[in-house]
Amino acid sequence: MPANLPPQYFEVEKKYRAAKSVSEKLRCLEEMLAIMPKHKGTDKLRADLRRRMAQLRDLGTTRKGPGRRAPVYLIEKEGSGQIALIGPPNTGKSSLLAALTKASPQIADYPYTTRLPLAGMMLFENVQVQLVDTPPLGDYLEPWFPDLLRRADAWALVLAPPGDPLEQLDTITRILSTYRLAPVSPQNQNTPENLTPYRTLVILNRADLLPDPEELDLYLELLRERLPTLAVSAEQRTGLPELKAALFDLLGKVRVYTRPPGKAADFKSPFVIPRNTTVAELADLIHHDLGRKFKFARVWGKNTFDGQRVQRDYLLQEGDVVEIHT
Ligand SMILES: Nc1nc2c(ncn2[C@@H]2O[C@H](COP(=O)(O)OP(=O)(O)OP(=O)(O)O)[C@@H](O)[C@H]2O)c(=O)[nH]1
Ligand SMILES: [Mg+2]
Repeated sequence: MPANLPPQYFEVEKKYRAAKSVSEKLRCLEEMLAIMPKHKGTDKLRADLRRRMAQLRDLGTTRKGPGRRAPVYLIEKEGSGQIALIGPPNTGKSSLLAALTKASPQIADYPYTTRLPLAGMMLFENVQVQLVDTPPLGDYLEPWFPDLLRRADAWALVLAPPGDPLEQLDTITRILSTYRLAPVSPQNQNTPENLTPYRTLVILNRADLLPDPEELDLYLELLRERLPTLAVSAEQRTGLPELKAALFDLLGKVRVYTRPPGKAADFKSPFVIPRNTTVAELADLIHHDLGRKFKFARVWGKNTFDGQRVQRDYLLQEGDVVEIHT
């Protein structure tokens, strides 16, 4: 099927080729994706643009070596994924970073306390997830801020009383849309027209200020019609274990463990891989040679019986133990 691309597409593509920075290239790709008509003929092209965007986002945001010190607002990815803590002023983004990681951000009872992003590593069981605290999202954003949003793997949107969390969600969604970005549920396959979707978890913080369980439930119900939502209190440290699990889950990744034939698996160091990775892709990730020589694998997991023999297209599940045979 022909793609039938409109002429503006080729103009933006030219800009894309000429672009000198990662963020400029990302912006162009977003524009190309927005312009491209959605039909069977463009399926491949759209997938290709998305892949290029993912690759650009993964590029190290800093360059190593003397004289190339990166500005503080460029945060290099570490761990199994990067989640940006975003939201209106004073909702407890920094308090959450402090509660979930070893970082010590500035926390204060007045708005606009945070001026620059700050990263911390959250340990969830045996994996590290990078959280990035950010300044409040308002109508004016410093130029680096949208870039930071675009490079994150997912967003955690922190809302909190005494303001109305639903109004806060509307305001933030509107601000993001001016940058052609949209928070979406990871389960939701329909991406909003002309917007780049980012998997988002809503954190309803300061749940301790909603002592009436009916009021809290009502907010949760209404928020959950839009995005997956968890209620927590950073101050009282309630809901944090569930939050950690949900944040890891938000990345859309699973943990698998390898064991050399006849030996025990090492449960301390999982391979963290995207959902729907095949066992042959895992072998290839470990080593190209292993991928090439792959014959079959044995899997111990939820969806297999112990030591079940699987072929190269077997889709790995969370918690699988894998023994690769060549
Ligand atoms: N009652 C209550 N207060 C909280 C909770 N979490 C944070 N706070 C308070 O809320 C205020 C703002 O917290 P911060 O963590 O600085 O909020 P922020 O979203 O980072 O604020 P900005 O950086 O200005 O956008 C502080 O006074 C915190 O002590 C909570 O769970 N319950
Ligand atoms: Mg802050």
